Amino acid sequence: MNTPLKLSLFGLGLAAVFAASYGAGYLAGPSPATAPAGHQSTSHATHDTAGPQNSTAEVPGGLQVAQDGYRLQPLSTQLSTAQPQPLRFRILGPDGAPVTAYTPTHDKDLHLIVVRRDLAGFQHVHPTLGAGGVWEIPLHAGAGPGQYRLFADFQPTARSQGLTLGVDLPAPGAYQPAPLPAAARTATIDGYTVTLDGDLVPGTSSKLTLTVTKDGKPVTDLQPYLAAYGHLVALRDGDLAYLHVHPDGEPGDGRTTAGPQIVFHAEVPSAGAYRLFLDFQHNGVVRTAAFTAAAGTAAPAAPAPPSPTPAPSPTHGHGGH
Ligand SMILES: [Cu+2]
Repeated sequence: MNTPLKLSLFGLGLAAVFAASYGAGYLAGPSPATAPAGHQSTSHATHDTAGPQNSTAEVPGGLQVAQDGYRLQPLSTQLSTAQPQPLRFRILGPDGAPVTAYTPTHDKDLHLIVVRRDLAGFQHVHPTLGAGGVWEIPLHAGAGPGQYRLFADFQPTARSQGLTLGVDLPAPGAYQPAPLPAAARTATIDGYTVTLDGDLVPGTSSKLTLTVTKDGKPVTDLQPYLAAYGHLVALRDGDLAYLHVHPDGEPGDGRTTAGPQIVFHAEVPSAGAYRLFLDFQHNGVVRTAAFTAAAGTAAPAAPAPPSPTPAPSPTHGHGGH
């Protein structure tokens, strides 16, 4: 499955929705902010588009709790930082009823990504679908207290494309935000070293090669995990826009090796910093290697540190003092 293509198709559908929304608002009054009530959930995105001419603008996944008639409805109000507690939610369809029929993508009807809003504590898990369209999984807020983002990545049978909806849930307690780790080409996890080659170029399918080694030796017996040798989730620093990228080639296709390299083609929507999470399986254990990567030439990987107030500049000042 070609994920950039999937994203593009997804974007086209969205663009049509936004174009319709914008057009309605445009006709209703001089301000694009006066979108009709039925389109309020998309009005923020509408503001970010350049106008009626920019009808092909794509909105990344995961930024909305409702889209194309579907809604992610949490049935839990918070996450636990102590013992895992059942997390429950539903996907409501355009008719308002819970969705119970899904088309599996990569072996699962629904992929749930959980991460604290500072991009710490990433989890990629697979809840169980129960009666009444209720999804459930025991979950623990692994990074400690704070606000968490949940992404449900799924495809209802009634749709020809997947959808990623997002919602926030708090893990109560004293939040100690972690700074975004600096951009790096290597990540280590449980004795494995994963090296990232390639650069993210905004708006273009960018080839990323991830190489897995253990104790200095290439790992050549990666195990298929959810029908692939690796799964890559990219989250944009700042708003947690979501991309789920699958590798080039599949286990058993006669050309894809079981490591040490896993090749992805990722298309990020803008310059900026992204946190990349690679799930891979070896010796029966799924592990996640995380990287910070900067997309675009001028994008810093981390926010600028606090600096003293600059001296008033005749060039940049607005003369307001
Ligand atoms: Cu998954």
